[in-house]
Amino acid sequence: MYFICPTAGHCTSGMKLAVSVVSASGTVYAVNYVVGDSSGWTQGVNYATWAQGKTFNVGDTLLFTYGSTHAVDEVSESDYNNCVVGNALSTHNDGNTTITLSKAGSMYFICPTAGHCTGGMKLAVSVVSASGTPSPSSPTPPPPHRHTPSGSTTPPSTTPSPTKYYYICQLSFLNSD
Ligand SMILES: [Cu+2]
Repeated sequence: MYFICPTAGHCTSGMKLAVSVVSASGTVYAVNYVVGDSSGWTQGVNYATWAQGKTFNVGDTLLFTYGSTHAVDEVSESDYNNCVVGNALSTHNDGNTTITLSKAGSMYFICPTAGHCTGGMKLAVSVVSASGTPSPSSPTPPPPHRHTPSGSTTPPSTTPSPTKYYYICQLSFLNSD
């Protein structure tokens, strides 16, 4: 976009502005993905194929629609790979579940009904931040917290700081008179 001052001589003396506008990100609006599209969350759908080619951004949502024989468990990667039920990070069985992709990284969902996950009722999505920066394929675990036991009689060990020696160099000037 270009702006000038119309007063005679002002523009030619530099009173002019050009700005180039770019969109803040590739995706402006959050997308609500219906998992499995019209099939919903059920058996006999290949969810790897469904997720293929889709870009899941932070802020997008997944909508799982399913009957009472199914449920949605968010699980870890290894539980997703091995169809392990019982360690779910979250469980949903209301038949109409919206999951907000709140952070970049991979998210894994399985149906906990016996035999359904191994039959293919599982979904992995890779969520990228809205700026388009690819996220690491596996979330980085937070650094371990180091706690000093509060009831311990052992005083907390302090790292001995190296003794600092300061040398003061005094320059003496001889008076010539
Ligand atoms: Cu199921």
